[in-house]
Amino acid sequence: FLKNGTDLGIVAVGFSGGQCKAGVDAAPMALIESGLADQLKDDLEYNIHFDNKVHSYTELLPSSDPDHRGMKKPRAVSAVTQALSQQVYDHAKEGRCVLTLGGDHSIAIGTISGTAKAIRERLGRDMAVIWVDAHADINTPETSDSGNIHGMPVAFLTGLASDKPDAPFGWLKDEHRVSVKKLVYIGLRDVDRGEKKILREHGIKAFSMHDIDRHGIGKVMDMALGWIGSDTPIHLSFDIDALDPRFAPSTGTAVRGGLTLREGDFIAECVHETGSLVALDLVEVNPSLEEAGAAETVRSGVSIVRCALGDTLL
Ligand code: 4U7
Ligand code: MN
Ligand code: MN
Ligand code: MN
Repeated sequence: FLKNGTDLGIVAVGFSGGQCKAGVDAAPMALIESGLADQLKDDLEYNIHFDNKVHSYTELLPSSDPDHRGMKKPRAVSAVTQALSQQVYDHAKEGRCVLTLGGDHSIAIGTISGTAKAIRERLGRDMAVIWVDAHADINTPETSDSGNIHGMPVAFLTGLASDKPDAPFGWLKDEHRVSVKKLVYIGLRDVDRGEKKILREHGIKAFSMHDIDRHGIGKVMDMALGWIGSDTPIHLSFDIDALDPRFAPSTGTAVRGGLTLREGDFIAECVHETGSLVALDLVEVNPSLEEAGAAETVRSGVSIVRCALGDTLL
């Protein structure tokens, strides 16, 4: 579906409302200022479709946003992800690969729903999702202790959680959803009790840091891509906190014992090699946390994106 010299849509999402720490909305600007878009155009020869703007959707944010089913800022997250879903859909329906720069991980409700719908319409196919993260982000509003929606996107996207039609996330329909059978996790090491139960009960494929230590990242990628099957469109959602804090200290929910940068790049390279990548999210970079490591975190993010979009060593 994708090769160098083809079309790439870029969406910059300056949104932090899926969690409580300010600053994650500044990541798209930091990534672009470090030259990411220019590198994709000049080094990797993409034909870039980018409005050169970081969207903050301020006109969509409600003045009052009380908790709903324990979720914090449900109407803000709903409005932003619904608008983002349309933006990503508009790129993907033109056959472009779509790169979204977050923002916190709640924005994946928008990106994945938009890609899933476009791929269904364009190719008549269900896509797969590879979710690279320290966390499973599959809490339902009812299992979540924090109420932060960046810990829930996978539940909404798979239909394990849903809202009534007139409630905030009622806009999500079957056409936006992905099957739990087409979801694969890599890098997990901080999964809540309720989430473990969900993963078990639905037989969701997950490769934890333990699996990576046991088999090595090469074997894990063979198994992950084998589960998805060849020739299946892939949406890669990469949370920078999958990387060990040595390589990505500036993130809101850092967890020790993570991927090396080289392992993260390898995951991205393997997904590129399938030729089936249709969309990529890079989320949870927060330059205002651990400020001494912010430049390093941004550099790691740029590296992951370059690898996923076809940068090769030789
Ligand atoms: B991220 C958490 F409780 N599970 O639900 C929660 F540990 O997008 C963390 O992966 C969620 O960074 C982390 O709040 C969300 C917590
Ligand atoms: Mn995470
Ligand atoms: Mn996440
Ligand atoms: Mn996080």
